[in-house]
Amino acid sequence: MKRLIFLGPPGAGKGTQAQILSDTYQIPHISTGDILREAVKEQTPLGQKAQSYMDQGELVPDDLILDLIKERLSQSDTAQGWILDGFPRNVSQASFLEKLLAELDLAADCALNLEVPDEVLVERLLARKRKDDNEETIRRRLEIYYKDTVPVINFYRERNTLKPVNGNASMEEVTASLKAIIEH
Ligand code: B4P
Repeated sequence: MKRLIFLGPPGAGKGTQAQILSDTYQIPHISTGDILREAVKEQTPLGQKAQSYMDQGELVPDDLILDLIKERLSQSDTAQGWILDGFPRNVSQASFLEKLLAELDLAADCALNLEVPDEVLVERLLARKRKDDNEETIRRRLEIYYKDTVPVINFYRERNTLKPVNGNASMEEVTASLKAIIEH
């Protein structure tokens, strides 16, 4: 049973590594970014509400995210565990998750925090060329990361579940570091 939370700034490689480990451990990769992008593509009511926030690099409001996570974590494929990628993004999401898991009599194993310097992040994101990867939006996403998401790191540090990982290395090296922690 593996219940893993991936933290890290935009472009740290959360999505990349979460997908690799999801394949390795055969547990679902739950990315709020992917869920939102799919909703925008399909122009569902969620997607229509989320689009402008995402295009500007802002966080999508919690009321759009929390029910979505609750519903996703209650699906049957989560029985053997999961990897949460991009959630929680702020302390209110982290508290919500903690309560939700407590109701289910569960807890996350650890919060893996991928650390990468800002200048490397900007370089990676500009190279990726996703719709929200222009210089202005990237700057805004980093500001929001420092303001809203860095406190989540402290949230898990206080609970002794934070595991820092150097994300400024090759993809294979990062995967190896993550596996060493998870399988410890
Ligand atoms: P996300 O989809 O979560 O995207 P991200 O933080 O930009 O990317 P990630 O860290 O996953 O980087 P990746 O592996 O792709 O969020 C997008 C938006 O959705 C947010 O701005 C927000 O608006 C909204 N949102 C999502 N969740 C939300 C929530 N919970 N609440 C509110 N709003 C929410 O890697 C990036 C690039 O680096 C890739 O091109 C990759 O190939 C490359 N790369 C990865 N690892 C590398 C390595 N080791 N070396 C070199 N390159 C590497």
